[in-house]
Amino acid sequence: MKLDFTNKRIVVIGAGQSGQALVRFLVERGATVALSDLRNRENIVGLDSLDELPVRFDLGGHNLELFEQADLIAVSPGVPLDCKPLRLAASCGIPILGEIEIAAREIEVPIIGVTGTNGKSTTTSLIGEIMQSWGRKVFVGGNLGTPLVKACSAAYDGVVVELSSFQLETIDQFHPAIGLLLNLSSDHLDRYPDLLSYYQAKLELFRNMTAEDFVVLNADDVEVCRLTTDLKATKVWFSARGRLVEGMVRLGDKLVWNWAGANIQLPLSELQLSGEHNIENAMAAMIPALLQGCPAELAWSAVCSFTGLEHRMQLVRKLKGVAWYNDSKGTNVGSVLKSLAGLSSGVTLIAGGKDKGGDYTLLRPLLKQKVRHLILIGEAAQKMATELSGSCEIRLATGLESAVQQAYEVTDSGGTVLLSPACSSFDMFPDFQARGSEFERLVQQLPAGEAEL
Ligand code: UMA
Ligand code: ADP
Repeated sequence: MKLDFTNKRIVVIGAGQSGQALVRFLVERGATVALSDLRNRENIVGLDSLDELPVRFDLGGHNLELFEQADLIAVSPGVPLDCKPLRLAASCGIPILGEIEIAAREIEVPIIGVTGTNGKSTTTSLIGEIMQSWGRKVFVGGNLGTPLVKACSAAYDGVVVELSSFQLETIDQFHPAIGLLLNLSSDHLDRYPDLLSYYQAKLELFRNMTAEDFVVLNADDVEVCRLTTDLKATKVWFSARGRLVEGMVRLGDKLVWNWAGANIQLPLSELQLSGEHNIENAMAAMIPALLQGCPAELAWSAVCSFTGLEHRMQLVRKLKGVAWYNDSKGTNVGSVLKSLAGLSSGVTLIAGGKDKGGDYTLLRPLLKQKVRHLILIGEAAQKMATELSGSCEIRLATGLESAVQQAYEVTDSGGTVLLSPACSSFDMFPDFQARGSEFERLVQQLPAGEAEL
């Protein structure tokens, strides 16, 4: 049901991208809005753009009185529900809704929601590419970068939204027509007390889905199978390990779609994205399109034209026989495993950053097999060095610049340097994009010496 914001006193907490977009949206709908953030104005990018709006700013800390007197609190995903102002508001019975819930109440077209620990952005983008090539005007955003609330300011035929566990924590009636759960592995244990709480936040995606809806699930993921036994929506499975009779399955060099009498084959040789994990992403992305009646050839051609997003296994440069890859979005152990799996041996891995409570020991077998030098940076460096000791040669660096320099010195021709941190960037950079861009800049500055290979 659409919410009425007229003359409602609303506190938006978090003045990042989501908070700023929420302010604009709520002011346009007649609310009396205050924007609250722990940070000072000079540390918040883009705030000046709100100056022409009737907004009260509560910066450099949260004024608790504001929260007590509000009719509604609108939450940015990065703000934990157990912070003091939100606990206070909850104890006063004030409704607390996230940006996704607020936006979705105004969206009347079918929503495709994509969640999982890894591959969300790639899969969301692939679905967007398919829909666009099918002639649909589609909003593509969410955790990917553009807050969902921006989908309310234009007319779309459909919405594809990447959903993080943080965003799903604060939904209420949010109801996608198609929901995708790509995989589940450890992440964000700096926000959740344990792994199950993190998984449960992801499973919120399915909360309001009914038998008329579809859920797209990864049959190869033990946790996904274990935690989705009692969903109401129709399950459509995908498997990269050839384990299904119905759904989307990989059989050797092709994908096979068996559903409702259709039997469609798609040649994997045409896919430009590399790595086994991207085959999974391509499979998952095809399913919503096929369920909606998009011609398979057209959808597959859109998937195959896609060359990937920035900061995900992006080749930055080939220098003296060494390939340098930026995988700054490799922010948890599971994603680093996938990125390493796609490389041959002789890798110099640059990792570390802000620790999210991941179990780094899971990296040990692949480090032994593929990595010659591990260079660690950031707050997590010492912890990682201890957990990974003995699996390969380990060095500590004072920062990204020094790590790049050391990698340049130790990596032999024919090898690979990979930035795939297994941690978030927030100890040293504003976000993973800034970390990846800085890496690229540093790599581009390295001296080529003789002719670049
Ligand atoms: N803040 C407070 N009080 C608190 C905690 C935080 O005021 O108690 C403030 C911070 O000082 C900061 C603001 O909240 O100014 C940041 O809010 P935010 O973290 O929600 O940032 P946004 O810019 O709104 O970005 C969010 C997502 N960020 C997070 O979930 C951390 C972006 O995902 C998303 O692209 C954007 O909304 C649009 O939907 C980024 C992310 O790192 C990519 N996501 C995590 C991930 O992918 O692992 C989940
Ligand atoms: P997310 O949005 O979930 O963080 P991305 O599509 O941005 O996912 O990919 C981030 C990183 O996660 C990639 O660089 C890659 O290392 C890894 N990855 C991508 N897809 C998958 C997948 N399906 N399974 C596991 N890891 C993946």
